Amino acid sequence: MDFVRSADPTAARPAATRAPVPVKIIVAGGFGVGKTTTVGSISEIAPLTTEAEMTSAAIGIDEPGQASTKSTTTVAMDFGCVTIDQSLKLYLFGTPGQDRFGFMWDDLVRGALGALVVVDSSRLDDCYPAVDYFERAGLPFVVAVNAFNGRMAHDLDEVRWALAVAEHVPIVTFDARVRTSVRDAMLVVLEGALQRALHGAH
Ligand SMILES: Nc1nc2c(ncn2[C@@H]2O[C@H](COP(=O)(O)OP(=O)(O)OP(=O)(O)O)[C@@H](O)[C@H]2O)c(=O)[nH]1
Ligand SMILES: [Mg+2]
Repeated sequence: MDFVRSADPTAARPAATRAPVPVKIIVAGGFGVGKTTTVGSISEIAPLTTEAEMTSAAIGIDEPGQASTKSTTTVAMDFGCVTIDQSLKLYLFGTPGQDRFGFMWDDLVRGALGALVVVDSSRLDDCYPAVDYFERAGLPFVVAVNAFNGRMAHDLDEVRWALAVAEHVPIVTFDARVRTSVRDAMLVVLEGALQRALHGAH
C-alpha cells in the first residue's frame, strides 16, 4: 500500500479508502420518456422522487404516448446515486419533463459534468426541445433512445436526423427499466465528459 506524507489529511490515506469523486449527471428529456424510471433503475439508494398525480387539466396537453398507463409526473426533480467504482460516484438529477417546468432546468444543470437526454422514438416532436437545450448549454450529452418494450419507431440514424443531433454527440438505445442498460448509457456520458476534460469543448 502506498502512503503519501502530506499536510493534506486525505492524501495520507491509502487510495482504496479515499472517498470517491462526486460527479453530477443530469437525466433530461421530454415529457414521459422514462427519466424517473432511468434514475430509479440504477440508483443504489431509494431514489428521491417528486411525483404528482396528473389531473384532467393535462389531457390533450401532456400526451405520454398511446399505450402508456402513466398517471403521475415529476414536478421538481428525481435524485439518485450510484457508485461506479472506488474512485467515482454519480449523483443523478432527473429533470421534470413538462414544458411548464422548463425554467428549472437552468438551476438543475449547474455544476453537472454531463447529461443523458432520454428520447422516445415514437414521440420525437416532444424530444427535440431537450436536445436543443443541451446543444446550446454546451454540456457534453448523450442521446439515449428508450426502447419501450424493445421497440423503436425509428432507427438511430433516423432519430439523429429528425432531432438534428450533431455528429459528435453519441446516440445509443437503452431500456430505462434495466439497470445494466442504464449503466452502459451512463458510461457513454462519462466517456464524453472525460473527453471534454482532456481535450476541451467541440
Ligand atoms: N414499456 C415500457 N414502459 C416504460 C419504459 N420506461 C418507462 N416506462 C413507463 O413510461 C411511463 C413514463 O415513465 P417515467 O419514468 O415516469 O417518465 P418521465 O420521463 O420521468 O416522465 P415526466 O417526469 O412526467 O416527464 C411510466 O408509466 C413508465 O412505467 C420502458 O422502457 N418500457
Ligand atoms: Mg419523471
